[in-house]
Amino acid sequence: MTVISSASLRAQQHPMVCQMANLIEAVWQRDLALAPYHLPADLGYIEGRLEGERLLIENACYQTPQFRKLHLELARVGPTLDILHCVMFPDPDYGLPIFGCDLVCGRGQVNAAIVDLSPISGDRSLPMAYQTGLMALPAAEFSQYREIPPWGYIFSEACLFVRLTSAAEEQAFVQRVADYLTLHCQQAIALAPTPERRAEILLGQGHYCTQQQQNDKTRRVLEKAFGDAWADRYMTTVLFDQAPA
Ligand code: BLA
Repeated sequence: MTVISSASLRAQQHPMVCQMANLIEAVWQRDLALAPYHLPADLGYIEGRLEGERLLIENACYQTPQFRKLHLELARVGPTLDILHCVMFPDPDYGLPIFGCDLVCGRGQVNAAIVDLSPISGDRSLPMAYQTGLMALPAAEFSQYREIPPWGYIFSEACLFVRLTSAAEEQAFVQRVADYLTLHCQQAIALAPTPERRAEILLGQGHYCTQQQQNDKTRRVLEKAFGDAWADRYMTTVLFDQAPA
């Protein structure tokens, strides 16, 4: 079944945002059995303008047996700031890490490019199969690594957070995301559910969400366009919502 929408915003965005959005959806469609996931009706396509510049948000959401929610969000702030946000929330019956990716592009430059497979286990380590799979990936070099803020201790050793300074680095980052995504989808479809671990998994996922909600840079962009209360609702119910117990 094809459930991919013909998104319109990405065609006007930074080429890397468009390329990354197409890549993520292509891997999802190739490797997973996608079904629609319904966001609250007023939160699919959103337009805001309060004190600052116009903010446009376009959301695409799916679910599969292994994933409670696959979320791809594209946003444009004013005429020049383009954002891609993607999180794959595993079903709490599956002890999978959380794939997350964020791209922040301004004036032709990708200032922030981050991708991670974040562990949810108590000891903050990735499953052995992930560690082995990551080690087998071709190395990628970047010239400007960025510092992860304190709330980001939830990220793994495999977390890549860089500023991209050339077309070659942009393609190297896209390749890295493709590699992480492919590894993750292959692991997910091969994994047996562990309902006995559900409470522990829910706790780990909840902790990831609580930490991500501390990202003031994301929050400020949303607050400027939609106000404080709306931004808080959006961060806790759409971007980083906790699975129902
Ligand atoms: C940084 N995220 C940012 C920045 C902006 C946003 C404006 C600052 C860019 C910079 O420092 O150069 C904005 N990101 C958004 C908005 C949305 C968004 C508005 O997703 C959604 C509407 N963020 C995530 C995910 C990860 C993530 C899934 O959403 C990681 C897996 C990380 N974003 C992340 C980190 C920073 C960031 C670590 C840097 C924060 C800092 O330096 O303080």
